[in-house]
Amino acid sequence: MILALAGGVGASKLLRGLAQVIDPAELTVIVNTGDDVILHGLTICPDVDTVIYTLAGVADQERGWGVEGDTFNALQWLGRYGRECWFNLGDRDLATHLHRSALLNEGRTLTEVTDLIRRAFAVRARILPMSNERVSTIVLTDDGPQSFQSYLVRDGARRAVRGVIFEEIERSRPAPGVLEAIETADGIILCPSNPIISIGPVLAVPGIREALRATKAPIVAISPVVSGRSLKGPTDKFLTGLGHEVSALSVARLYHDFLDLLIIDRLDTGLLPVIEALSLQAKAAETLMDNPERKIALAKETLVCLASLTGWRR
Ligand code: FO1
Repeated sequence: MILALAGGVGASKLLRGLAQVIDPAELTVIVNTGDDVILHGLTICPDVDTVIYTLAGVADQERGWGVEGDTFNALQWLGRYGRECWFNLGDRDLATHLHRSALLNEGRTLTEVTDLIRRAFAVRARILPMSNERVSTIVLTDDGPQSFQSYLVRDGARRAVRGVIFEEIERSRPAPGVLEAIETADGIILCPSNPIISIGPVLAVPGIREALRATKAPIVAISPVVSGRSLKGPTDKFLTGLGHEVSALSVARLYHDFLDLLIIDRLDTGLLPVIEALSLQAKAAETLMDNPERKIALAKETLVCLASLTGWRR
């Protein structure tokens, strides 16, 4: 079983490739839920949905989130009632949030609901939210604390990041199946997601980081930072804001206590020796996934790295 830790858009590209080179039934994905937001009374789990829609082949490829070909009629009508419409919820996407919220209101857990949704899309990979407890990523700026989606979508990630808080994380527990998946995986992949606000919340759920340190499974990460810039979204703003340089080396430092190998982009080949000085292996590869062939190629490369480490860890 291959286990992936994932945020949303960046992770999904790799997952799409992985699901084409291994049997998706042998893939488990633990997904960040720190980005979750309640809007119009509905529980919205952007990263979980992005992973499911991508693996189902219904994701909007250009935006990376939402459903391909979706319309926004309901949102327009919500605007007519004076509701906030900065978070673009498509009509089909809204059905997912209505369904999820109804099931949660009936007392189902987020793990159960996520499983029902992925089955409805015939997604064979197992999708696990990091926790059933609500955790909220809060961004600290000079104007005060803001929820992650307000910072990113409503305000366009304009302000400098002064800090990040995962609200209620200390009271959260890994969702059922999460620790077992880490313990029993044959290989673990940290997708090229933002290490602070996408993978960070997953690692901060009490017990998850410790399980990664303890597992016998080899662990490979792919850097989302290439040539001092983030491939997608405001990773650079978050790294800078928390005092890290915007470099694959920072990604290595953030994971080095449990990581075995970091895949960095070919353009960063010069960083290989400094990363290896952290007592972990590093490999340069083509990490840009701008077409289906490149997604498959990086997925294969990641699996080759995992295979090279098998039996090596402790
Ligand atoms: N991202 C945006 O930049 N603008 C949006 O209006 C937006 C809406 C949206 C709706 C549903 C969904 O599942 C995701 C959505 N996203 C949107 C993406 C999301 O804000 C972030 O990319 C993730 O939370 C970061 O991983």
